[in-house]
Amino acid sequence: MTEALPIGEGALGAMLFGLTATERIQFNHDTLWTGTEEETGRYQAFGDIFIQLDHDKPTEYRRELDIGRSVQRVTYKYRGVRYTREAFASHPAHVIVIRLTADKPGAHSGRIWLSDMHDAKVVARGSRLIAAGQLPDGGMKYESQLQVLNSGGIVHVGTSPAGPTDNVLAGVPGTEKSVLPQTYIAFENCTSLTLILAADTDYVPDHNRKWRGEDPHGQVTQRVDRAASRPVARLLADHIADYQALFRRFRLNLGTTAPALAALPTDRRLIAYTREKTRDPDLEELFAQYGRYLLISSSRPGGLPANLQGVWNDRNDPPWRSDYHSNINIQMNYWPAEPTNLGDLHRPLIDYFVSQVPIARLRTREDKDYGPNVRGWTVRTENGVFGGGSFSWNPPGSAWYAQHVWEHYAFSQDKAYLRRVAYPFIKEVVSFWDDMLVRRPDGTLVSPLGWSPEHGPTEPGVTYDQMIIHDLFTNYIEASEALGVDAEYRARVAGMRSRLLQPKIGRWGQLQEWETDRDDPKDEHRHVSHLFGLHPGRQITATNTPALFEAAKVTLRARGDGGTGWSRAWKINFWARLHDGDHAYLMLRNLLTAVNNVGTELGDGGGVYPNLFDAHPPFQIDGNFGSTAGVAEMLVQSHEGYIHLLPALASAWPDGKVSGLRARGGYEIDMTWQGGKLTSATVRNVNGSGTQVRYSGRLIPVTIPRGKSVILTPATFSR
Ligand code: FUC
Repeated sequence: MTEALPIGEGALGAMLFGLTATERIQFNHDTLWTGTEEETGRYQAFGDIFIQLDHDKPTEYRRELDIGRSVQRVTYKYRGVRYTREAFASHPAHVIVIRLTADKPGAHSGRIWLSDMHDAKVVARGSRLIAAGQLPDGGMKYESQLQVLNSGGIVHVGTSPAGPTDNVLAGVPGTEKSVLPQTYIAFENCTSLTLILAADTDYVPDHNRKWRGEDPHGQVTQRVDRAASRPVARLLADHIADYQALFRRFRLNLGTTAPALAALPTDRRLIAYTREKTRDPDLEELFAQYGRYLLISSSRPGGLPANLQGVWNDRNDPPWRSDYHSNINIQMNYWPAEPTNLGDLHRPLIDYFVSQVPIARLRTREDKDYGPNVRGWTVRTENGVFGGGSFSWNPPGSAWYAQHVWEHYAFSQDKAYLRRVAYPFIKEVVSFWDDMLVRRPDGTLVSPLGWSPEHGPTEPGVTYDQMIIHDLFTNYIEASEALGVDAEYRARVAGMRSRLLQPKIGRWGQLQEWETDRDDPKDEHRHVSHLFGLHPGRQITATNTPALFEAAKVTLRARGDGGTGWSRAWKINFWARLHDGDHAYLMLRNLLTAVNNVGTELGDGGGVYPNLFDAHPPFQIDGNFGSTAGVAEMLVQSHEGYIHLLPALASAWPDGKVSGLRARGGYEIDMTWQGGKLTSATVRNVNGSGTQVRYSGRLIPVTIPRGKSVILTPATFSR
C-alpha cells in the first residue's frame, strides 16, 4: 500500500508491485462488499495475480507510472535480455491488461496464478483461469477471469496437488499468509505474453432489487473474450484516448524544478523535499495531478464512488472498513472533481447518495432520536453500499451530501439535472431540518443533538450542525430560485435560515466549536469541523463576515499545522479561503512529507508514502483528493458569486500557468502569472449567464456569449 503503484478504470483497480522474481498484481472491484441493509459491511479485497519469472537481481531496473497516459511500466535487464512490462486499466474495455515483452525471442518462462481473496476454487479453461464464488457474509456473487495469451513458445495448464512447493512468494510483500491455488498456467519460451483480467459482482445499486442483479459470469466472460480478440495496440490506444479526454482538461505549471533534482526517482525527491526543503514545483504539480489521476481511476459514471482507499484496498478487514465516512472523508474525496474539470466524475457520488436514500429514510424513522413522523433522512458516520450505516449518527450528514448535489449544478448549470435530481434531493433534506430544528423561546433555531466530529459533548447548537444547515438552506434557496419554483416554501426556509443560532467568537478570539465558550487554545484535534462555513461552505467570507473570518484564523492557528493526512489537506483549503497563499502552501508541504510508517494506529503523523498515497496513517485517499482541491482553491475561487483570480497564490510559485479550471456559474479559466502577478486570464463561458471577475481587490462584470471567451489582463482591472 505504500510502494506499489495504482491503476484503475473506475470500478476495477489494481496495485502493481513491479517485482521481477514473482510479480504481484493485487486487484479490486468497487462493488465487492460484505454486509446487508441491516448491517454495514466491509469493502473487500478481490484477488491477486502472481507471475513467477525468477528474474533475480536484474540490472538497469526502472519502474514508472505515467499519469499522462495512465500506463505503468517496468523495464530491466536480466542475463543480457531487456525485459519490458506494461500495464493499464481500460475503462472502454473494463479490463486490466498486462503485457510482457523482451528484446530477444523466447525469453519468457514461468508460471501465472490467479488467486482469490475469499478462497474461491480456481479452475482453468484453456489458457484462462477462473475464480467464482459467493461471499459468506451478505451473499454477494463475484467472479474474476484471467486470460493468458502468448506469442512464441507454449502455454499450458499445470496443477500441483499440494500447492507449489518452491518459494514462489518469498520476497513478495503482504503474502505471508497467502496460499497459492493448485491450478496455474505455465509458459515456456514465450516471446511475449498478454494477460487480460476482468472481475465483477452481482451488486446493483437498487434496494428494490435487493441490491442484486445478474450473476457476473456472463459479463466477465464477455469482457475478457472481447479484449482478447483485439490487438493490444488497439486496446492501449483506446485506453489512452479515453483517459486523456479527462486528464487533459486541466493543466498546471507551477514552475520548473532544477534538472538534477528532477532526474531523481520520485521517492528520493520526496525525501529531499521533506528533509532538505528543496524547491520542487514539478513534484507539487505531480501531486496535484495525481489526485485527478486517482479520481479518474476510481470514479466513473455508473460505478460506486471512491471509498476511503479508492479501489486500492488489500484487506478483507481494512481500516475503518474502507467505507464511506460521512463526517469529512467521502466529501473530501470529491472536492477536486468540479474545480479541476472532472464534474462528470462527481456523478458516482451523487448516484450513490440517491441509491441509499430509501433505506436511509427507514433507518432514520426507526430511530428514537428522530421518530416515525420525521420527514427526510440522514446518515450515520460509517456507511456501506446497502443503505445502512454504523457508528454514531451524523445528523447533518445528509445536508453535507446535499452540498455536493448542489455544487454539481453550481458548476455545470445543468438545469435538467437540477430539476430531476438535485432539487428534490435538497428539498427532502431541508424538510428533515424543518422537522428537527428546535425553536428556543427567543425564536433561535438549534439542531437538538449535535456532535462536533469526533470531539466534545453531544449537545444542542453545535457549530458544525448549525453551519451545515445554513449551507443547506442557502443551497435550497438558490436552487428554488434557479428553477423558479416553491416561492412560499423558499420564504419559509429563508426565515428559518435567519433564525439559526449564529457562529460565535469566544474568549480568546476563536470561532467557537460549541455554543458554550469551552474551546481549549492548546487543542490540536484533527477535525476542524466548526470551520465548515469557511470551507467547503460559504457562510464565512472576508466581505460578508469579517469578524468571523478573523476568528477562523485564530482557530486555525491554534489547531496547528500538523494532523492526519486529510486534516492537513483540509487546512490547505482553509488557508486558501483565508486568502493566505503562503500558509496554504506550508500546509501542502506539510502534507507532502515523506512517511514510511506502515502501522495502522490512529495517529496524527500524516504525510505521504513513497507512492504518493496519502498517509492518515495508514493509507487513506481523502488527503490526496483534498490536496488537489486545495491547489485549485489557491488559484481560483468562485464561492462568493464571482470568479476570484489568484486569491491565494503562494510566493513559492511566482511564475506559472493553469488551464481548464472550472468556476461556479458555468465558466472555465486559463491563466498565466509572472512575478506573483496575473499576466492574462481567459474566461470561457461554457454554460453560464453572466458573471463578475475579481482580481486583486477589483471586481468587474463580464458578459460573454455562451461558448465564447474573453481575455482579461491586469489593465482590465485597473480601468
Ligand atoms: C474520521 C476521522 C478519522 C479517520 C476516519 C476514517 O472519523 O476522525 O481520523 O479519518 O474518519
